[in-house]
Amino acid sequence: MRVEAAELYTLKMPLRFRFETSFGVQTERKLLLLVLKGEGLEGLAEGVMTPFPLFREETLAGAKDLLENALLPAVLGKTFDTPEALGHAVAPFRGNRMAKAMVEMAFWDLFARSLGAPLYRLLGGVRRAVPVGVSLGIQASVEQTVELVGRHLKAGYRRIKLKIKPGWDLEVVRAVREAFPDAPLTVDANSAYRLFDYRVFQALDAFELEYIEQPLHYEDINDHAKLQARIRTPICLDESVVSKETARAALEADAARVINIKVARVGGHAEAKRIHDLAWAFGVPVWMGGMLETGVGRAHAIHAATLPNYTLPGDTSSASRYWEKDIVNEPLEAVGGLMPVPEGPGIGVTLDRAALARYTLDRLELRAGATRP
Ligand code: OSB
Ligand code: MG
Repeated sequence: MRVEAAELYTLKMPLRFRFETSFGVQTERKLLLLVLKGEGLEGLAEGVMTPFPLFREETLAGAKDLLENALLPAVLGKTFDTPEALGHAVAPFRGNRMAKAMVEMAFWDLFARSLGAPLYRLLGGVRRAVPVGVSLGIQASVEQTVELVGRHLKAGYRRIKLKIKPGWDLEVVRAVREAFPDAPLTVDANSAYRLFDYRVFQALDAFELEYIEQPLHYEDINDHAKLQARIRTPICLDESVVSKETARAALEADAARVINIKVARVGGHAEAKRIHDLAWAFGVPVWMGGMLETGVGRAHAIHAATLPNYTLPGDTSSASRYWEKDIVNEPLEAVGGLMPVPEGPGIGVTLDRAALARYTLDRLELRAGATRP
């Protein structure tokens, strides 16, 4: 498959809810969307980097510059027999895995479409629908949180994740647990605590959470291991795991008894599968995370979550929760806590060009030959 041209869109889309986490508030998403072209086909991918580096270090402006001047020039005009071969072409550029993931994921989609196969089959997926939960942001009150949890349990979601931060933790979890004694519950701190806060997590042990996601600093595998030794509830790592290497460090140190994999955070499908396989070998279950994706990133994530060790419900909930109007034509809606895998070639979704135009801030076109070496 020859990569002939690329379109890089910058989009701004209003979210249907205010999403507050320990690192900030989101009311809209600004995102990069990549269309890779070859053999008359188009492959799609979405970036999860943010305007400011509040989750990990990558930024939208940095990724855009890299894509335009380094990553896309490294693949345009070249022929790759497999997505792994394309991965080698961008591998010399260090880090920046969210930016590299866009190129890799768009190529997987293009490649699968050229074979007329749904992506999950090429990845080795074993299910046609994936179990999903929801991630609920910090609310204005405990009462509102309890009400919101109730609504999402009623909608069939198979696990509720509550965002926590210092000062918004034990009280809200206690209230939700009292209202829903048997609900599968988790919390996500997005690195807001330090090891000296360990008593908060020992107290959380009483609420029978499925796991505690990313309690400590994103670079601190050591302290996560020390915290895990002091609590019963499994620790799940999200932003700490950016590669197979960081996953291995965490697994060997017993710093993660669960891993949240986000394909678009770790460099793409090939690396996500390596992490999935490694965790499996350690007996550690994984689940598919989310970053408030449009239908494009969501479809990629759903396909990847069909691999066998994705045994816990993921964050890829219904697209209609997030968007009044998505940028893909196909609805991605969970039924009874199960998200069907979009059938059809590639990721199984197609761009709604009118919706795309409505959200577009900026569009760049790159072709083979027309770019710098
Ligand atoms: O930590 O999992 C996270 C959203 C943006 C950035 C980080 C995270 C999240 C979520 C939302 O939890 C998951 C989703 O609904 O897509
Ligand atoms: Mg998280």
